[in-house]
Amino acid sequence: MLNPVVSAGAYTELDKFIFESWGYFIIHDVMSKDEIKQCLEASVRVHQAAGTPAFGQVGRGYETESALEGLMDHEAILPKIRGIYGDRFIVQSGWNTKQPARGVMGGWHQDGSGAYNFNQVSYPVPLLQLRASFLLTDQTKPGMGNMELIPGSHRSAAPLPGSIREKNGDTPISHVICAPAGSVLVFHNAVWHRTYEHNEDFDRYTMHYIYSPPWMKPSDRFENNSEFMQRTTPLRRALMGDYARPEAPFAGGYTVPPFDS
Ligand SMILES: O=C(O)CCC(=O)C(=O)O
Repeated sequence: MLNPVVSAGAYTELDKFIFESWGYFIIHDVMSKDEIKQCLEASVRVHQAAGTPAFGQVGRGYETESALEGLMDHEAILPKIRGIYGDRFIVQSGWNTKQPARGVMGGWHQDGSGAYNFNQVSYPVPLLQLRASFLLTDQTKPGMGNMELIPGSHRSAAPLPGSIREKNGDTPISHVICAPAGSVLVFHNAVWHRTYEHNEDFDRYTMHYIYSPPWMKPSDRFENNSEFMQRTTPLRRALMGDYARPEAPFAGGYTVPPFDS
């Protein structure tokens, strides 16, 4: 299978072509072995505290777990997010996902909002949730709780057929992402995707950061945690949406987060 693998760091013209064509790309070797270990241990704690029984997503783990917090503005990934969005965006949410050992396939979906779905806004579906998925366990072959995506489907005017979705069936153009722990998958909310089955004996963990335009509401929190906001960095505070707005409708923009300080 072709693989849209790009290098860490700056968002190049080729990265842009790949992202526009497929709706996603993959970066290998983003995290060090120590970062992976710390984030994996943090993920286990976060899910134990939440009592996740089987498959589950826990938000706000970055508030209590510094290893997970560190992924929010990772130096290998942030230039890609800035390259795609420009400098004004927020962390809409951070979800830590557990796929239990021997876990089953998830259902096909596009990311969005049940309250007012993104496909009601326009065609093609706009980019409103740009996701960076940090793989914390190996997904080097199919059947390891991989992500499965349909390349280019973010531009499809036709929905994935109901007959496929009801049976959670396969398509000849879907792509099971295979990559080692420490890799990151960056993808557009409108790409059709699902969690692939997990046939191994360990729980699979992935830390997903979702970046959105600054006028969207956070989706993992009603308000920012004040202790976290006091102790985190100025850049992360700004990415959490804590910045001074010169006027209500954003007409004058706002001071960009301190990316370079
Ligand atoms: O399996 C995962 O980690 C991701 C689940 C998913 O598809 C989603 O959160 O939209």
